[in-house]
Amino acid sequence: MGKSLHPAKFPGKVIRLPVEKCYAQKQQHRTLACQTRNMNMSNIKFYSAWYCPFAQRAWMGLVHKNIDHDYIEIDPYEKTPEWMEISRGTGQVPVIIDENQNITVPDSIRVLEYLDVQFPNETSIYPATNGAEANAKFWIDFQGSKIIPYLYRLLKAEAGSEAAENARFSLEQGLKTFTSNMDKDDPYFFGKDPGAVDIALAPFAQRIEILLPHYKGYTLPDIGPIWKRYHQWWNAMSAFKPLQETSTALPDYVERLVEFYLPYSTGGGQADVTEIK
Ligand SMILES: N[C@@H](CCC(=O)N[C@@H](CS)C(=O)NCC(=O)O)C(=O)O
Repeated sequence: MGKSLHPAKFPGKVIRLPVEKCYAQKQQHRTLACQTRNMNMSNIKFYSAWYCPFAQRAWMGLVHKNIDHDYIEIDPYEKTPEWMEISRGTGQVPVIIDENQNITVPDSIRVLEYLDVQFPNETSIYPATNGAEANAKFWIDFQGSKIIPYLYRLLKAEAGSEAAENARFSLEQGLKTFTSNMDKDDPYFFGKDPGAVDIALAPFAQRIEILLPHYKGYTLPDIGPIWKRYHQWWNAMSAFKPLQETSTALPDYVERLVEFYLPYSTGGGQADVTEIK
């Protein structure tokens, strides 16, 4: 069990603002605390960074399941003792603190799992039977080993280099395998309802759409049944409100995202994202 640390205990660091204002601030070297719903405190504290696709997974889960929460924007790269304690030593967003249960949950996938177990009366995002749930977890792990590292490798590689070509090939292979295991008719991975597998990939699919054309002149193929199915999925996801509300509905989101990823496009940025999990 993690110790619950209320954000108000950040000495002189927390500013509570509506999320629009918080987001609109240039946040270099500052820590802001923002609330997404209203100024009343919620028992779920959600530590996030607006640009982070892992945090976006957790945020989408909160929004989709309609769970009241306080959104707290933090710079996870600033390793203050308070932040290291809140994040249980990971130093990474997302983290949620459930003050009702006195539990701290870091990691995007652990958060999605926790929310589904802890809020069973809200829309489920994992299948009900153990076998189907294990299958969903397999396809989420698959993203971490066969898709996400190659997105970052392609983004970081010099356009036209051998590294870029290898990353492109592996990214397309990963997406093709993932897609050929989707439901054959309905848009989402397991059919007509979006779930954790869809939510987990969506922020990365969004970065494939926004960042790779901009920085690498690359767009995914669209010819053939597998790629048609992938684009059917992406069209459904990009109309999915929890994805929009955690990204494109925010002011100047695309422009800001492109700006944020500039260092990645020349080989910099966070290193571990290219590692195969
Ligand atoms: N495996 C983690 C990865 C989270 C992650 O990499 N978050 C980044 C921001 S996008 C972070 O907090 N980076 C700070 C650091 O690594 O020092 C998850 O799924 O939640």
